[in-house]
Amino acid sequence: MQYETIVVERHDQVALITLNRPEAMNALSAQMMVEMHGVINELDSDDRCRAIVLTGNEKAFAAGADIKEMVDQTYLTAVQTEFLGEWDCIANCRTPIVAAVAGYALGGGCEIAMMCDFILAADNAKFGQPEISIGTIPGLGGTQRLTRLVGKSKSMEMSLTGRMMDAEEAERAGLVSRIVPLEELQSEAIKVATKIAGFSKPAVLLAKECVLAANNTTLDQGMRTERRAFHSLFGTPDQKEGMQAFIDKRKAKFS
Ligand code: DAK
Repeated sequence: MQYETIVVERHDQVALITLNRPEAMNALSAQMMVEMHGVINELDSDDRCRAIVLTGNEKAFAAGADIKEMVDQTYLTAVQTEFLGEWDCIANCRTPIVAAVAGYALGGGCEIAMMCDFILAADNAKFGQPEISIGTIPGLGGTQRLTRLVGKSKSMEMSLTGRMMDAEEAERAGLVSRIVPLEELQSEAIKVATKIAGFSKPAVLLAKECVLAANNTTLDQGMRTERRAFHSLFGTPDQKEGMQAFIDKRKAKFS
């Protein structure tokens, strides 16, 4: 399929999605949302795709929702159309998604990075929720996911002042998993995604589901979810193969 606002490439079992509106700092337009929704759903149901990398360019992962498209939005149309709600496709995707962030990840850009399973940041990455400076507030989870990731104090400061965090602060705060040099960001993200793609698919899906459950359940419920998922993996050929391969001192061949 042809896309105008994103580029989709396959690297074996990894799909690389590049946001592609460089003239607008990769601002998240309605067309981009529709294209992303289509491609994420397609990749999520494609058994040959085992992991996804979402990235932008060196200057911007994405500088937020497209302000020029949003300026005339009304309350009525926003409610009736569930405005920008289709971006939730990223959070709802079962296939692991790694965000590879260089440059600005602001507003909706920061929010879609946080919807991914983890964030690899280039050393020039900058994260922020600057919506307050244009008379609004985060609308894709910025007040919720950011608070869970970095705590109330930092999240509140970012939402109330629009201050940006650089990559080092974001790593210290737990927003990003690690920082890599800008020139290595894409290759490192593909390498990590390829590693995930090589593991047992049911184990990967359940590991992801259990980690996500940690944000939505009590510790007791989360522990039960994890225990049952762990037990269920004894029903897979991949568990037998993985453990036997360890004992035989060879590399596992997952089915
Ligand atoms: N939208 C549209 N165009 C943008 C843009 C954006 N978010 N960000 C940058 N651009 C455009 C600029 O207008 C400029 O276009 P031209 O003037 O050349 O035509 C071009 O990209 C280059 O930008 P600059 O000239 O400004 O470049 P600088 O290097 O000087 O500055 C910057 C880069 C990223 C610091 C700056 O562009 C900036 O501050 N951008 C806006 C950042 C921002 O405020 N982001 C938050 C947007 S609000 C919701 C869900 C989500 C949301 C809301 C509701 N619901 C589910 C209800 C999300 C809201 C947002 O994200």
